[in-house]
Amino acid sequence: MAMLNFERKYRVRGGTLIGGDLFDFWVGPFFVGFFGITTIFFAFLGTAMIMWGAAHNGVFNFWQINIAPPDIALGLAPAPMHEGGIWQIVTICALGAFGSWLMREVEICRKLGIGFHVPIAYGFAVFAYFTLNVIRPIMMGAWGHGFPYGIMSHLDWVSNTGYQYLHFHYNPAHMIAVSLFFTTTLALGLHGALILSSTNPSDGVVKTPEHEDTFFRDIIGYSVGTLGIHRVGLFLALAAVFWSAVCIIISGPFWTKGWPEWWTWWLNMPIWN
Ligand code: UQ2
Repeated sequence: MAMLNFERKYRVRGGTLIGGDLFDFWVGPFFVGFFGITTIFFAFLGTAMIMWGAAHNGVFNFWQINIAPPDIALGLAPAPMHEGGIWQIVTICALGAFGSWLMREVEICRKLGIGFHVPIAYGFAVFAYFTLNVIRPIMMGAWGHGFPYGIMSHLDWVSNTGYQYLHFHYNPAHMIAVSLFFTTTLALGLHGALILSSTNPSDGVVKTPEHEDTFFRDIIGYSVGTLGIHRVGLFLALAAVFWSAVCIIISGPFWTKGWPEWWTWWLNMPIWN
């Protein structure tokens, strides 16, 4: 693959956290590094374990693969291989791969001398997975509370877990998370439309950021600014993930009844007397 001229300029040595110069090279467009090797290792091993488990279950249809966690009765113990052990190994591999990918992002940021916003943002996604399959199962005392690895089976898990709390939409943290997800799409919709409207206008003459500011000042009296909209977007996206983690952590470890019932605190307030 041809090297783009900006790549020649920015393919600099250094910034590695482990391995020094040993893994400080590129394969085609990809930076390798120590964490590139470990990402490949964990991703390959985890995928192989899923394929082995699926074959053992006699499942050869991609959509029907299901690698289930151990039975809840097994608690937090290491499970026999085909009774949740594969799920436990796949979980370790997933965390190894996600963690390696995150550290590879950090190394590239250090190399380029840019901020760590991307690895921090990605860290929130890893944190969401960690919350679902490590923190919450440990708090509830069994790996069996984690979600299964399968296209359809993980959807069933989400549905069943929701119905376990009667009506998950009454979970206050879920409400906040959903509102943040919707607001994220609003912000990205506004931003994408505004950028395209000014960089690809009907008269073919690209407009300046001042036009973008002016549009929003004219229509709502306020422009958050070209840098500001990206701060808003990052905040909304990370806050959505954070409140998603909160909404599932409080379901089980801190509240075991139906979520509609949680709202009785409101009906029981003394001001109604
Ligand atoms: C903006 C601006 C941008 C934008 C957008 C706005 C020039 C190119 C979309 C407008 C955004 C506002 C007013 C805040 C929206 C807040 C929420 C919570 C949706 O002003 O600066 O840069 O893309």
